[in-house]
Amino acid sequence: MYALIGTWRMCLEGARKGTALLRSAASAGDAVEQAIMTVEDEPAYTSVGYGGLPDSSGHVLLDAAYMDGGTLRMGGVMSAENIRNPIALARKLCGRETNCLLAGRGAEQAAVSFGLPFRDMRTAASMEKWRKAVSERQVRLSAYQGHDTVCVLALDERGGMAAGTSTSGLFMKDPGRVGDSPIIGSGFYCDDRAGAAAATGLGEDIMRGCLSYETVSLMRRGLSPAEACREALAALAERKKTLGEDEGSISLIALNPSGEFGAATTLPVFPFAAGRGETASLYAVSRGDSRCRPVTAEEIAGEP
Ligand code: SD4
Repeated sequence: MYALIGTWRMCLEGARKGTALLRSAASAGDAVEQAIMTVEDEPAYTSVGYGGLPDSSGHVLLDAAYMDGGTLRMGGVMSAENIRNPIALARKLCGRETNCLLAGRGAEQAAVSFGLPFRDMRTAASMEKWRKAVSERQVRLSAYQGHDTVCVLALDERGGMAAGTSTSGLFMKDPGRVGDSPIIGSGFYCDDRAGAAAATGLGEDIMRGCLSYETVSLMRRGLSPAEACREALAALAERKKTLGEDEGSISLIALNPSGEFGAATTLPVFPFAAGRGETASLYAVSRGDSRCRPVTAEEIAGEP
């Protein structure tokens, strides 16, 4: 049984490419990398890779990570500029014993040493948005305004699992700000004996609950992917409530070694692409209802 799940409607095309690879007996890692690269290369998606929205100083600083569920090794890139496919670099760094998580110039130098392509990640559209935000002194930082992380989890026919993330982070973030996406246990986690999970939403909140590790731990204890996502979200929401804070903007996806997938969200609707033994199609869950329902692209037209 192969299976793949990826966050947001924007992941559909990549998820389909990833599941096609899995169908032809490729590894979970190849499927994850291909699915995420497809989103990174598409300038219409302004929260990931090429065309991603800049930080407050006008630089597009990218975060990405990759984890192999067989070895528990991970690789990650943070605050890196002009690397065309940060997920490809993260995967290469995953093969190392040390120096696996690289920031800024170090990540860029590693990309050079691996011979990975560079690209000016700014587009006319993204810089226009930045100029407008600067002129309007727009400093509100909020996830889910087109600043969404692509997270992909895959299971291959041999039982191998992998997880990956890629994002340009929050629009108008402070230079050097890093969210959950390249942080193991928070933005992603993968153990092919228990399952894989990943998060999208406000990284500052997701990291407070180490939500991806928590979700995988719950699956290890026997919960289904949907139950594990729901429990992990609810536990953080409960704890935040004791501090007088609301639940925030967070969505989780999960996949177990049997190929069952699930998700949970604090949003009115959270779309994602997934497929189990077949090509990927669109699903959604809603706040308080983590039952996956199939949706059409038209139904979720306003969503990322
Ligand atoms: C971050 N988690 O940098 C990312 C952004 C995101 O929906 O996923 N937004 O905090």
